[in-house]
Amino acid sequence: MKPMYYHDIVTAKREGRKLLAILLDPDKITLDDLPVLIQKIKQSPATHIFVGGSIVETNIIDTLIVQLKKDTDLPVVLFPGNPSQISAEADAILFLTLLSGRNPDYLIEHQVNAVPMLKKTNLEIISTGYILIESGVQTAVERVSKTEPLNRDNAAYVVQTAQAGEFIGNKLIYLEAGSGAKLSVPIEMIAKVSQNVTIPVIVGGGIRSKEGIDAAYQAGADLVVIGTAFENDNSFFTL
Ligand code: 1GP
Repeated sequence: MKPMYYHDIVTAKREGRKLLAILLDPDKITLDDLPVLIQKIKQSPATHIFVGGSIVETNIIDTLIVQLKKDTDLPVVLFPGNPSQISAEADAILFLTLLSGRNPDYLIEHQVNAVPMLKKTNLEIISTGYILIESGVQTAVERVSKTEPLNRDNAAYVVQTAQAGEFIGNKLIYLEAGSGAKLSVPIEMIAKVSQNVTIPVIVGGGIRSKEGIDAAYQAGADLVVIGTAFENDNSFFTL
């Protein structure tokens, strides 16, 4: 299959078109809420829908994605906390490596275990170097992955980590403060990373305002992810 979803992200980066993903955590929504949620997504500037969470306990993922695909034209990209969150109904998957951590489960074990499931799907697989940055509170990613985030005051090391990801062959770098983070990824860190890798940079975690989104774009983020702000107020983009 032609890798079109990644191609679209690279093209947007080349053309300076900024991208926005709304992150839906299947554990935090019910199918009854979906019609309103979809309406709000359609009124927003979102270019992508990401689906996933650190722990997904419900099994509505397939139904949720089928509905999203039916009612919107946006690509649905899986952003899985572990292989149980793979759904063949989505368009693509961020195939994540937790570059900031030193837990082999999140460096290779889950990825190996995911292969038999992925082989049964037509998902476009997008290799993504995922870098967790210290954000003021312990986030779900830290708890679940049992890893430490990188120091928010050491941009040089974060750049080095992102470059290692690019050299390994990651197609995207995801700078993550963690869902509901108190502090989002520092603006200077976004700038330094995006100046020093050639692949697109995703930024998410703790961004709660339109100014925050713009600041991340200006620093060089190619795609910003909004989860909690939209979850708490689905008029976030329309107000
Ligand atoms: C989490 O980056 C995403 O993985 C989004 O974070 O929920 O804080 O917007 P928020």
